[in-house]
Amino acid sequence: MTRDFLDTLDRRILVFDGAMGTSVHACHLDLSDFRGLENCTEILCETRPDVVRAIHGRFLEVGCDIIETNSFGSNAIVLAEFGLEKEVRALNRKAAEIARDACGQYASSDKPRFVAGSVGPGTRLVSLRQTTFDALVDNYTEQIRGLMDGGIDVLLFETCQDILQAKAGIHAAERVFAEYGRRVPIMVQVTVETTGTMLVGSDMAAALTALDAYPQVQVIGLNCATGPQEMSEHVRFLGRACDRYLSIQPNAGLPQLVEGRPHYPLTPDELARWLRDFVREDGVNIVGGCCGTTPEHLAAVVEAVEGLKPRPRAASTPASVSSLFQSVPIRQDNSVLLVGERTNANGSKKFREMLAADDLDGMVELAKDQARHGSHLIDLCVAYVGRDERADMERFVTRCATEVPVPLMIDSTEPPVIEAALKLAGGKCIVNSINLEDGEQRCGEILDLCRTYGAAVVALTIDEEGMAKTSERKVQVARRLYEIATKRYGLRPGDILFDPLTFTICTGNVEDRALGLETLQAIRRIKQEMPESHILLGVSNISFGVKAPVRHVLNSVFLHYAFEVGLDAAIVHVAGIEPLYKIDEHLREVARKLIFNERADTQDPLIELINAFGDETQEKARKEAPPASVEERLKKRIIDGNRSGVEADLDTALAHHAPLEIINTILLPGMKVVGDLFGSGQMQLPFVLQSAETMKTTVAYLEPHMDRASDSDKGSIVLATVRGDVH
Ligand code: THG
Repeated sequence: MTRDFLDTLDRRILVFDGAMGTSVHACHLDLSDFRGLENCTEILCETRPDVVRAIHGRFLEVGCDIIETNSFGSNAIVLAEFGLEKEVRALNRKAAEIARDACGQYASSDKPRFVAGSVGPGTRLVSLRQTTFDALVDNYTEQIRGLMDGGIDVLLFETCQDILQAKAGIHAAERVFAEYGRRVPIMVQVTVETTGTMLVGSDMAAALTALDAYPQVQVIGLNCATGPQEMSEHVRFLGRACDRYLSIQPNAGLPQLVEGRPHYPLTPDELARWLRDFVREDGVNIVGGCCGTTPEHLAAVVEAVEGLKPRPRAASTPASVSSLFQSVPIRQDNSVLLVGERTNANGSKKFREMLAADDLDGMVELAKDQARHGSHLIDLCVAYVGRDERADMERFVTRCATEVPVPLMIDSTEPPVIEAALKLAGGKCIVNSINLEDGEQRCGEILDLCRTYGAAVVALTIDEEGMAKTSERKVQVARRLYEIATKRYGLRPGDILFDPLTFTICTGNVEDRALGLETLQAIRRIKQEMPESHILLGVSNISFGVKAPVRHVLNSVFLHYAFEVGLDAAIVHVAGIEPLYKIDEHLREVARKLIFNERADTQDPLIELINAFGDETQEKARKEAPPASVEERLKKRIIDGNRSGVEADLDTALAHHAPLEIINTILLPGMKVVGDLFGSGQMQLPFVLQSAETMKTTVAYLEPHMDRASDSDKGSIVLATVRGDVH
């Protein structure tokens, strides 16, 4: 059956069924049919299998090829709200059996019918830390076991609101497939809200980049939240950028409230027209309906796509990495991918001191600061003797994953530390790094993690004999790493970033003089031999041992020449890198001679470069100065979500303003800006939450300074919300 599903997809367009939820509503069931458990649609598999079976039948009757099991919320987290957490496996098995049975009645040799095991997101967002990755994996594992027991043809993760949640689902699926010794194709459908992003803020490209790292996900698509019109831009994007089968299941338009009930405005013909266009123009392979779509809708869809052939798509995804929010191509146009180096306990005194003082706010601020200064990625290294690296990494990544807009590079050599980080980061990270110093096993362990959690990897040219210093050895080790990573661990060439190592050329030792040149030659050769892979360097290493102003010049010039021979990515202090045109021409030439080891005129370029910077040469203040007035500073803190050290600013402000005035005229206008940015889609939810946290911190600080007016004469305010909503 499994192969059948993919084979059929190659030949024709498949149609999914419509809404289960709204169909159940239409049956006007009694609360006793739900065993008294209001809104627990899943229990119907137990109490009213006839009703579920009949709904499947109606969709099969109008010609749908695939029906979804009635198991959207059948996982322990959701079912626990009804006291049904012990029945997860049984309910899912039952759901699959009912669907299987219904398909059996309608399937024929020229029109097979398929069962898709429906797995919904549940009610907790792992990226917002409402649950953990491991808990979610366990949660889905039991559900998938039940679905596999009942016999499904394909596993469908639908209405995904959080990419990390989808990753946990894939993880659980792999676990069950291994247990059962058989697998079914995996589909992942994400939900893009009217804001244009997923609920946790991922745009379509970010979602695709993270999912693209999983070759076992054969079908990628969209469902729910909106109608086809609002989806069309994302469908077009997927049609161009996604090389998997595409599946699109919109609602019957944006729901409107009519007489207190949701009403879905799209007619069957309108839905059918949109979906046919998606098939014809964007190369979509599977269409169907979500909320509000009835058998009449699906009848029209079946008719509209009848006879259409799958359109071959020339789509390709450039090798990319992503944060929870955005996707970043590894190969930048006319630039190197800049990786911020300062969040490294070995590379920054400031960061090391903050780590030692458990100043997490400060550490996160440093990461955000690098992103603001143009880092495309942030390198995170918290290895510090005497501390628990794993616990530190968990704390730091927990915050960075939602507060830093750019993707993360996980800089550690310890597999447990790397794994802990990858369970927290919603996007596609780069793991820094593997090498062959301790042989192939340790390296393999990390490559395994990269495959499992969908990450790219930095591969250092170090083997059992040590660090490769000549270009010849660097290329040799790179070749070996390439073979291991691609052939044995299934990584794609584009997800490997070779690091041919940068050593300082500033020691004065004769034997070190050619080290920069060897690295440049290695870049050229590795690029030539393995053009699909990428090259990265920790550029600042080139200038270890000399003063900061000298380092800035040498680092900048070295970066320039490395880029010229094919460097794709560089770990750097972005604020310390100058474009070449800004560097004095003479200094540039001296730095060039130092790098290319040209010493014909007996002058040592190293000495010359050092002497060019007398003691009086001061470094220019490059930092963006914070606003001078404390009022503007506080407002900016609210907008940036920066609460590190906010107390000092509040103390200053309290000297001039009453606490309530600070809140009303300084802080709230900041929140208003945040609200406007959010409303217009320019700011994502987790950043809004950061601003809210900062607001909370400031108000908590101001509260003791406020006069407690008697409030007994004020009325009560009642706030209400609905169960299961996500705030
Ligand atoms: N390749 C890969 N990863 C790497 C490196 C590499 N990670 C670590 C390092 N090398 C790259 N990161 C840094 C970080 C800081 C500095 C150099 C490289 C640095 N710091 C100053 C110093 O030590 O003097 C700043 C000190 C401070 O601010 O306190 O130079 O090559 N894959």
